[in-house]
Amino acid sequence: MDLTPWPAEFAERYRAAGYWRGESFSAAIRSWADAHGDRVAVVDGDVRRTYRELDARASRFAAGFAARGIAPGDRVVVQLPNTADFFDVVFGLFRLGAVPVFALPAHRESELSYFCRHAEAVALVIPGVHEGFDHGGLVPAVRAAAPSVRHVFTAGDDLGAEPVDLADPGASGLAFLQLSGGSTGLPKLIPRTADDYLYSVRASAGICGLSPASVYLCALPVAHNFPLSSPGVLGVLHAGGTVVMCPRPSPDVAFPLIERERVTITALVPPLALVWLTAAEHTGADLSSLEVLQVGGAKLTADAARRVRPVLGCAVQQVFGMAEGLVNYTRLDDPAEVLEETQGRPISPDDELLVVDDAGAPVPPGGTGHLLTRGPYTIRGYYRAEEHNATAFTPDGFYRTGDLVRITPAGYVVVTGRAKDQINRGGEKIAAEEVENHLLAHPAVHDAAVVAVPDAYLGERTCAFVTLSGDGPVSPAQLRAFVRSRGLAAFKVPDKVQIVDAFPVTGVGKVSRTDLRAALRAHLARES
Ligand code: OOB
Repeated sequence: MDLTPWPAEFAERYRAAGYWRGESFSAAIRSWADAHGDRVAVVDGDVRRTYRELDARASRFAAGFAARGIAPGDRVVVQLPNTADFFDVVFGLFRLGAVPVFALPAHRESELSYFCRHAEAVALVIPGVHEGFDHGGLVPAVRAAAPSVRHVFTAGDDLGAEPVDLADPGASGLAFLQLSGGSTGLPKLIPRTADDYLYSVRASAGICGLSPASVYLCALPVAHNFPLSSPGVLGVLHAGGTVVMCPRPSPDVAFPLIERERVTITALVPPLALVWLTAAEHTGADLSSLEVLQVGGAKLTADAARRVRPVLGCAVQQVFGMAEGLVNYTRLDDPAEVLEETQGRPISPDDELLVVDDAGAPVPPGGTGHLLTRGPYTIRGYYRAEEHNATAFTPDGFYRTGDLVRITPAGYVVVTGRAKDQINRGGEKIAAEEVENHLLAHPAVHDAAVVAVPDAYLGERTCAFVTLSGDGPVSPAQLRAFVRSRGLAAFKVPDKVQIVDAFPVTGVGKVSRTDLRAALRAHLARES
């Protein structure tokens, strides 16, 4: 199923509460232009685009896509870095009612082929050469794997055409597909609607105090849910502020932009926040315009949170969110211990959070357990994943986040761990099974299990345990090179490969993959 709808009683409640307004993305973009016309909406190097220009370009790109045979409802995989092109393409698709599928610049042939195939995409938009990598080189393999792809466009192509009349795409259907970090073989696609997503955007902008004076530095990859909508670039456009596209999040690129554009708010993952904290102690750049540093995607230590104000001179805001929906924020006026030691509380009074034990029974208040959630902007099912949905969601529609949490008496979430087979490598999510499958494709590999290892900088990195089939000698370095050669995002290549005679699992019978990974993590903990 493309979109698992919310049951009618929930949809009615969310509409009655004013969360779902029936506004399409196309209409929202037009209303931003009506409200903020000649203000600067997006800055990308020397390019400065006003709200009116963004809106006009969306119409031109929509017409250009339509002229090339792209129709409302068609899926288009979009892999674009942090440039103004992103808005032309994505807003153009929104205006047309076509459905962007948000890939990340780090993705390679393996992921792009899968997205195109699974979504039966008719087109792919790539960046050309980006960070020294020629994305055009991936195209023949992706096309071979996904015959539905009829067009490949490159960033900067002039796709515009004279605007044409287009029907409003509506707000309750599939608007775009986000990527899930995934814990099984391949990332899942997350179907979002304009109704649910724009609610989270508006509410987030309010929580973060955005206004026309806000200047947001987009330093994380723009297509990720955090910089896109929490409140991210869309929240800033809703509020009439200015988005500054940052091509790379390193201090040497970001700090001069903060100084030049008088940036007030930005969002980072914890390892980057640590890099910024170190660099800020020595920088000559003037960072005094910064008011808020949001940190999320992985857990920020209380120590790092405490350093933000003294070193960067701005407030810290913790953000615990997921592309499936639920986003939690510490509030700007929260006391220090809440800002430092919790991951915030939900956006909406209608976000329902349950903390349950392994058997699914609620734990006593304040107890630690599995976080389940449903609400006005949390999906009820992944895209075309019926079988997986049966376990990823409870029968009454709660999404099983895979996160272990406790909730404070004031309703703030503290993330204590994770039950899903995923590695959170500094905010970049890696499904253990996906990497294992690549290792298993090597003839010398008998079995493989990928687990997280604690890392002072990244929080976690990956270690692959491998047993050999006897089919020729192979070294850890060769196995890493083999995985890399399979054309997947570099962050998924195991940081370490350890060849073992046997997995340290005792007892009889067949053990589940999850138990095997747990045994390996325990083995690692004993060794260290
Ligand atoms: C964000 O979204 P995703 O979809 O890349 O990853 C979601 C997962 C969560 O289930 C959790 O395991 C982890 O990332 N996570 C955190 C965290 N924020 C996300 N774990 C601990 N502390 C945090 N602050 O990562 C995302 C989406 C929207 C806003 C912010 C982050």
